[in-house]
Amino acid sequence: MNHEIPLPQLQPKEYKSAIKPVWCPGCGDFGVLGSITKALAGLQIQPENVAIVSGIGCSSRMPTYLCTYGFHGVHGRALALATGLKTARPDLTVIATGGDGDGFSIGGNHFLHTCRRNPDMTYIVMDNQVYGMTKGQASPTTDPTWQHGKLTPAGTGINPFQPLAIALAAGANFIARCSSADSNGTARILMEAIRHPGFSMLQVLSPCVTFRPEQREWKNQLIAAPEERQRTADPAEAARLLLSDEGVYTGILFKGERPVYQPQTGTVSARIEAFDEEFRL
Ligand SMILES: Cc1ncc(C[n+]2csc(CCOP(=O)(O)OP(=O)(O)O)c2C)c(N)n1
Ligand code: SF4
Repeated sequence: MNHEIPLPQLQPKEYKSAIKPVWCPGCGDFGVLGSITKALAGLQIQPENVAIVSGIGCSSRMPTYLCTYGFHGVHGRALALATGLKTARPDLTVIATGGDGDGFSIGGNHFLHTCRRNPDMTYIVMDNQVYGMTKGQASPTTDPTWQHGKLTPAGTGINPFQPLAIALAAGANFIARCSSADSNGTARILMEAIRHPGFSMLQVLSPCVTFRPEQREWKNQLIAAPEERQRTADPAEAARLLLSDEGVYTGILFKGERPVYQPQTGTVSARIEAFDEEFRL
């Protein structure tokens, strides 16, 4: 006979910390916070088995607002930290979060090589096509004609970075585009991303209402990809969806089958004195 007492079901709000977000009212990142708590509750993962790792930026404040383990790290280095953590603790659910500046500008190199390496973790980029925290500079995903103040008075004139097409080419194993305005839809996709082995990449279009107020219109401009074309394991079909000029598709745009990166770390033991000796100048 089984005498185990069932644990009470965790509710989304139980994944939130006591710290209130300092985001501007209406910032898309609120919706993403809601999606993360709903997805974790949907999967009933205990908070102590989750680690949220971020860089620097408004969106990178995410670990602070959750009561899971968290690491609010260094600008552009979330994926390096998260990969190290997942390698050392494969039992944890590791989620990296951040912005388009953090992930594709200063962190661009780590982004490419994390896709290529394919560790079993999820990366949520809150893409608002701007550096929000530092007051509105152009980012790698900014439209070339967007004009802002003294820094880019005539726009950047540079073609925007295509994060998902690049993730596909570099080897990410799960690729999706979502909208922060659809908190439940994003939560459902996030649950699938967490469950899928390998590196899962979610680009969540998340408006910066302060520096890009026109992004409030995104919710009327995005198109759900046809259900029968979603979840393809064929990279060529996924590339057609990602590079389509029919509109900006949301949904799960690729679900691959590459083997997961999990090196055998073995047991390493070292004494601090030995390091001290090695690095003494
Ligand atoms: C090494 C380093 N360079 C630059 C900065 C300044 N900085 C802080 S956040 C940020 C960009 C934030 O933009 P993004 O990652 O898109 O996040 P958002 O604030 O839009 O959510 C920059 C350049 C920094 N903190 N550290
Ligand atoms: S500046 Fe933009 S990205 Fe940052 S909290 Fe405000 S609305 Fe959000």
